Amino acid sequence: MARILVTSALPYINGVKHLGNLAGSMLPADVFSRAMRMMGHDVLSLCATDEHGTPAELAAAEAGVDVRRYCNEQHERQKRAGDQFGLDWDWFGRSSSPQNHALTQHFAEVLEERGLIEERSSTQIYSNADGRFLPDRYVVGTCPNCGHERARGDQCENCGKLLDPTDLIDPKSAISGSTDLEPRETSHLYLLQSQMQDAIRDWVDRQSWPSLATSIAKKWLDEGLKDRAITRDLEWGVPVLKDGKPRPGFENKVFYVWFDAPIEYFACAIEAEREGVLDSWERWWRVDGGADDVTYVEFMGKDNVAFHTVSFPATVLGSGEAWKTVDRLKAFNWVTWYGGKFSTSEKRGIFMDQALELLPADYWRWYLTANAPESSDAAFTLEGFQAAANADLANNLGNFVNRITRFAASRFDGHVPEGGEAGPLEAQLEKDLQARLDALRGHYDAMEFRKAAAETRAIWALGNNYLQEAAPWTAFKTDPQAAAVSVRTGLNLARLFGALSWPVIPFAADAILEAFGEGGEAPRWPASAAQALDTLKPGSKFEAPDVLFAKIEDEQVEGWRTKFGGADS
Ligand code: B3M
Ligand code: ZN
Repeated sequence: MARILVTSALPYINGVKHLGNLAGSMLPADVFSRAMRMMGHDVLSLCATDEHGTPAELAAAEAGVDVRRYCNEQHERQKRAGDQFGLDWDWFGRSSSPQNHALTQHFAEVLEERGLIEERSSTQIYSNADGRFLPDRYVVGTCPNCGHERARGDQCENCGKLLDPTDLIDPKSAISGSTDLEPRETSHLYLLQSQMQDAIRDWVDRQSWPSLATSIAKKWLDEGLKDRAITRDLEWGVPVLKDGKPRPGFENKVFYVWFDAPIEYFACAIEAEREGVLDSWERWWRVDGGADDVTYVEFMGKDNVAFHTVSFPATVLGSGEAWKTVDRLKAFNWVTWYGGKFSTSEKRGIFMDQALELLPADYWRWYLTANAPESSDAAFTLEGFQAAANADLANNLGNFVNRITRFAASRFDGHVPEGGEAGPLEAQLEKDLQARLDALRGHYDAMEFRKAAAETRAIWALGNNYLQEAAPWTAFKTDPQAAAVSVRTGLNLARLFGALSWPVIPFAADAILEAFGEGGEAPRWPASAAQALDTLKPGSKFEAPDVLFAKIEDEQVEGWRTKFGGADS
């Protein structure tokens, strides 16, 4: 049994996430955590809302509410959407928690003591109309890199380039729209990343991340790490202290959101301990506190990789303290929506809460996993979604389970049939199943989600082929013993499908397992194909579950296409 700590990039507080965000961080983290739990590992799965910074302030202003209240409400909304999607976090924290405030201030203090933080005066954009400095997203303008006209002061959404507000061409205030802006001098704290270049490169060189992550980290290192301002002119965030009191000159400043957000990975566990969810957060996060045997796995979209492979490690390694750093990192490309990107700010695509109004979570979880943007971007189309759900869930899995359980319920009075000897068909099934179970386990261990879904689908197909050949419906009259064997085998397969589906489609999995008197908690990974095919006690009772997956009809897709701006609507 291994100890595995899983985090996914912390969703920003500004609204429920779209399916593209879900597919590239929270969902695969959950699928992986569930698979590891099934294999008997001790898993801690953490996530939180990332609540500080300009996006929160701007979204609250747009909603016309105080930022604290806005964050309280949005946190609850995101938590609910996550629960409804079956995201089985041990704790869903908040970067605005007192624990994160304290820990962020602790890191700043230690880094300063170690000579890695310096107060510097720099030129920032001041808005005369707004009477304040305009950090990050408070400035919009044309991207100097690609010419995109609505680039934000922190990053261009179009080309992904990280920006400084002073880089923008034709800048204007995002608050008032004013162009009456001027450069002014002000002080900020700088993290001296340039001094950590070698330490970070050494550390990156020792990692065995997939190429997408390594190449992004190396690119940043090759360009040379720049010292980076870790404070901003904002009200909402972690206050900047000196000796426990507001730091002179920083009364109207807070730490930059990208400085405090990843620290919440740690602080989240402190919150969990405080709530009694964890015995000891140090056992998971501190190498000197018992976490030396923990494997820490991070999930994120590719736009977050640089922050996790370079910037955050600069904070952590710079502290010289014994924090755990990432062991395995899984990065994702984009899910595209009819040629473009899913986009929160431009409201393109389907959002988590909207999706659940259309269909239960399992439909989306299945398609987004089977079609995960792993080696390249993946297109989300409603037509592809419909085709996958109907073929895989309704036909392949759903029909199998419903057909065999109903037949057995009516012909064997709701009991697992007794008697009969397994023959060559069952022997072949066991052999094929063993090979596929080994492959599936390997895909989960390797965090290859498309392959895991494909293998799961292939296992369902194996069951269908078996029943097709064994044909208990005809054997029932001619050879009752043979029918008993194949129905018993079929029921064991149905139960197994419930267990193996649990990481990806947990709700349907639970419904299947409940039919056999299990469910509710992580099913055990089968010890072998032979054991999986011989789990149900002959003579024991079961229930036939309701239809697991209704087919998606063309008219439904038609309606969604119009509503969500798909293709040619
Ligand atoms: N909140 C960025 C994002 O939503 C971000 C991740 C933080 S991870 C510490 O893409
Ligand atoms: Zn750009």
